[in-house]
Amino acid sequence: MSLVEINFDGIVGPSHNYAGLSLGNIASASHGGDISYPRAAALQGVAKMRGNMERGLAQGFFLPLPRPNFGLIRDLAIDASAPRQLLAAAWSASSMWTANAATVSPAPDTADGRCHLTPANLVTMAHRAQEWRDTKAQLDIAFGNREHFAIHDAVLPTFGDEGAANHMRFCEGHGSEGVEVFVYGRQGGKFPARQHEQASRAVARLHGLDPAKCVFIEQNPEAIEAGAFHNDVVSVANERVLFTHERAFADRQGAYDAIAAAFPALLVVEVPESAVSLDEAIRSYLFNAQLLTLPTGEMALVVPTECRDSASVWAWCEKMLASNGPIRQVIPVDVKQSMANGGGPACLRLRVVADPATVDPRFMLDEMKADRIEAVIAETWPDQIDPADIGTDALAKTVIEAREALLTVLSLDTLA
Ligand code: SUG
Repeated sequence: MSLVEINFDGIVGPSHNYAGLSLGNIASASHGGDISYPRAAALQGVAKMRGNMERGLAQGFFLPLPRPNFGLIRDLAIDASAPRQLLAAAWSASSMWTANAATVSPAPDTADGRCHLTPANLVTMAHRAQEWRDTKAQLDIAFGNREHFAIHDAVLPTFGDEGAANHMRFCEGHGSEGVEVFVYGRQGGKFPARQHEQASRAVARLHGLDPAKCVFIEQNPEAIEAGAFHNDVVSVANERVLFTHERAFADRQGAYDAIAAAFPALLVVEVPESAVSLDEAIRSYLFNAQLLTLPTGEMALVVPTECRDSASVWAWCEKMLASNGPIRQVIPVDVKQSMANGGGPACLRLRVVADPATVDPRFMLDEMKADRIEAVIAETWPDQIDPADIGTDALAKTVIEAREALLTVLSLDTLA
């Protein structure tokens, strides 16, 4: 049984569009109404996955959810008199950001020795709250081996849960016992605090985590106000390393101390405000990076190309690489189509520590499958979507057929 970290990326759906649906997500708000390029978006995502596979890392994927969601259109009686944003919600491809798909507690952390997954209820945003049942349907297949995985229902919608985007895990190696850190927000600011403390605590109990190995930390309200609608916009963790902006947490030193008390080997790589302002960190998505352990044991940070284009961010990265810190490589990737909706490299993936042999192989990627996925995308994904096209029968037909073509190629018609 060899436990490794598998990154499951969401394949960007054929209805990828810019509808400005996410209050508090600055990229989403500022690109609302723009023309989107679903084919380019999905190909950018596959290229990112290929890059990580070429680095020798295990890679999986999740499929786009069925859109338009006729169930939502029916349940909310969405017609021409309804707000346009409700119609757009039923067409949203936001399941591509799989860091919000679920919270994952690997087997070494849980009481029953299975890997536990709880899909996130995503209740704060209407276009995201529709996701979890269809997400769960995929998790049930991908992680259907009940000897190794337990899949829960989402936490009751009373308490907002945004999944792995507000969760970090510290460990000596991915396969060893970890300390799980849950980061929640408090309501009352200009923007919604999407992660509720009680949702985090419920997930920790459901997963059978040892209370001594759990830490609950409040997000800095200033960070939420500046546009860090998820903690993974201002921090990311891998093994012993916490890579974070100085202003990520409400009580900076208290947060580091609480994690170190549960995980003494903690190594904090902190970016001070004086080097990269909170605003620039959020604009460039420096922290929405994949912090990966390469087969050599070195760590690499996969960042959006926006980081290379930012003078202060790139200067900090170069300085960091010149020092003898734990992060030895910074790798820019082009995920611009996703970035324009507030989704960087880290948003696009869900980390699951497991033995790949225990995962349904249809959800694991290899070069040949990547070729086949790219061919379907190139052939069937719309080149572009003008927001005015949302709701038309012609676009609905294209989007439905494109997804069906992908399911067929991957032998996953059962999700149709
Ligand atoms: O929930 N954007 C997503 C971005 C999610 C990013 N995920 C993480 N940080 N892990 C959101 O705000 C925009 C959709 C639109 O405006 O059309 C959107 O849903």
